[in-house]
Amino acid sequence: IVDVVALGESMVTFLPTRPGRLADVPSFERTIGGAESNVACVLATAGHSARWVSRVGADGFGRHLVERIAGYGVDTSAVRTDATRPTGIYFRTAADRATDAHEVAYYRAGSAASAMAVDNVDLAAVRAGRVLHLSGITPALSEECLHLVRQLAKPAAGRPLMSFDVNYRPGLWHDPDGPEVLLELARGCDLVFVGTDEAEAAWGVTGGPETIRALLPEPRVLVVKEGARGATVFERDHGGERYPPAAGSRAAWGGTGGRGGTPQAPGCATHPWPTPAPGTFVPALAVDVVATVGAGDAFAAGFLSATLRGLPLRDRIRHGHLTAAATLTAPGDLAAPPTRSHADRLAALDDEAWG
Ligand code: KDG
Repeated sequence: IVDVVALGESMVTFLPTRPGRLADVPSFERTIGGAESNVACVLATAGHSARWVSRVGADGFGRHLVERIAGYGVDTSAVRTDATRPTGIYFRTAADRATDAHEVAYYRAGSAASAMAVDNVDLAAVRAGRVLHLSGITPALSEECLHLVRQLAKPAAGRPLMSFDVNYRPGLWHDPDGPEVLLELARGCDLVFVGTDEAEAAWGVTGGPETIRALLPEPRVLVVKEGARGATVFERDHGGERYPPAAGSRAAWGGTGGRGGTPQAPGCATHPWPTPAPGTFVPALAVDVVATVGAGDAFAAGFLSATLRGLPLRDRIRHGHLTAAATLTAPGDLAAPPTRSHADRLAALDDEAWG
């Protein structure tokens, strides 16, 4: 059994060789990107068994992606090649230091991965891990992808621990209901990662981590990231039982509209969830940021790694921050995380060092 399976589209990524606008820069360097494969690569580097499931085109870029990702020690045996569709690519400029503005140009509409569907993905391979990691990028890619993610995120006995990074990409959603879809998917998962910025952009929530927890009380673990400030994690202890306990009626949640209201327990119209347990806040490390892209994926990988190792909550968050810090201080999506023993030593430093 694999530790973690991550399903999603990866793309060959082109980064300008010098600062500037896409309209001006003369040349680009090739690297790879893809939120879910980033998580798999970092986990594999950290010593876990990780599998990436996707589709690529029968082209050089598809081969390049598979080779690079396999090079991190990720199992790519369930990646399928589509002879009729190309591998997606994208271009991204470096963020402006003052404004954080940057340009992203995707060439992924109609890509091989956007055709992922329940009947062309090896579902047994997808469900064969202790953890299945998905993100809100995949359901934005196509109707088939949305259906696939909905199927995977359905409550079912014996399913892997479902990890979901909201990863709201407004530019990818053609469906105006995208934010609602993300909320519905997140509510069906066990471990959810979301940034306060994307919660505001998607759901209009501005009140901070507690407000986001009020909107999303179902996931057993909710990680709310506040960028350079740190992260707050809400964890519900259910005496070792899976959470949510059973396949509740999703319709019972419809009334909240995703923008307030009192969430009701599935199938129970009169009893709201118990008052959420307070969150645990852990500050992030102060680092000299080179590029923020991939940092969220690295955080998820560090947190998942520590979760798989059964570490206490504060240490799980610290491992998330440490892994994110490695990526924040490197230009691309991926950076080698600290070794396990090094990360354990850093995570064990006292609060003052982490302050
Ligand atoms: O999290 C990093 C990703 O955003 C990047 O690798 C590209 O997967 C990507 C996407 O779809 O935006």
